[in-house]
Amino acid sequence: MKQKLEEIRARAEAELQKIDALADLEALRVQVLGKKGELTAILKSMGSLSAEERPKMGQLANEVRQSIEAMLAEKTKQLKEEQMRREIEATPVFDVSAPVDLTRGSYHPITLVQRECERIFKTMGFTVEDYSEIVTDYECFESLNIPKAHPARDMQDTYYLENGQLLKTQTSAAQNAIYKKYKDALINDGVPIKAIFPGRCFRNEATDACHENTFFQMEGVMVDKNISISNLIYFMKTMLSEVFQKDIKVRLRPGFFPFVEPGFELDISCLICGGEGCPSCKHSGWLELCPCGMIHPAVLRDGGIDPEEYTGFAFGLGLTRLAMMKYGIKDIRDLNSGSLKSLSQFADDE
Ligand code: FA5
Repeated sequence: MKQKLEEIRARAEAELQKIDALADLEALRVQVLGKKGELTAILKSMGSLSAEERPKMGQLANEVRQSIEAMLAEKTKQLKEEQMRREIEATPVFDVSAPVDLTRGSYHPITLVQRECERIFKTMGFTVEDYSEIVTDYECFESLNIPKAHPARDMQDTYYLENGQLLKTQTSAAQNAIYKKYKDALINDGVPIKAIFPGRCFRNEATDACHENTFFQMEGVMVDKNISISNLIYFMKTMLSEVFQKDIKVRLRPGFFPFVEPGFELDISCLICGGEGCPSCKHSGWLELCPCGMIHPAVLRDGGIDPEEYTGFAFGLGLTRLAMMKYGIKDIRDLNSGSLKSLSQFADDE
């Protein structure tokens, strides 16, 4: 038995010399020390030894096991170091002294579309407003006729801060503040409220070719005496034909939003597939682009405006989707990818 034990140790040592892959090392460990390994088999046969022999052989077997384990540990360390060295050598060196590529940066397609929309609406007498990305529950929901526990909140799950504020899910969150800002000029001086407010929105939802968790909308509102759905349709059509510089097929269908009554969904025929159906339009041929409607009396009242005297329209244009349609971008996720290769294609637009 003594001789067998010495043979196992010697063979293991010889095998170890030849191994140069971590996987082979593990195979050797199993072969010698594993449940069905050579050394384990010997330990199991100890019972047949005399009472005098057993402790001596037991001690030797333990020594052999420990020395093989030590050799395996040493070899593992050595192989891991070699592997790391190979990886470091294969990594390209970053040369801080190399000349810099001074290729001009470019505007993001969403910035380009946003500026284009701002230009169009400014020519029609709208002001452009900026608004915070972090808002209160009141701004994002309650002032929009969406009380706590209203089912409409389910469609717009978002990210909440510990102080109870949230990342805005819709640019509509600025409506209340805009009404309050301009109501005195409207009531006292008869100046209509005409404002657009582009902004980044956030929703906790699964992403696909036409949905992102971070995207841009552009809200627009107009409030005055005798504002009707005709005014709304006129501004929507003018904006779309200016942005695309051609006639775009649109459809208006009923849509529910607690802050407008009546409410509509304005869809455009998908420009990626020409209306045939593709992943960008969820295979429907149409793309939801701009929900809109007549501002709900409760929302006007909350903004300090008498709904008996004034009416208005509001719309929430999907700016990110507009950029996709304008530039033929098939997957919305490309817009947040930070890939200069895709984004720099639009550099010449401005
Ligand atoms: C709204 O957000 C309403 N605030 C719009 C509104 C404003 C209605 C004023 C009436 C009056 P909706 O959840 O449908 O509605 O989003 C509006 C548009 O934003 C959509 O048509 C779409 O173009 C865009 N949008 C919504 N969710 C996403 C998303 N996850 N990724 C990209 N675009 C989105």
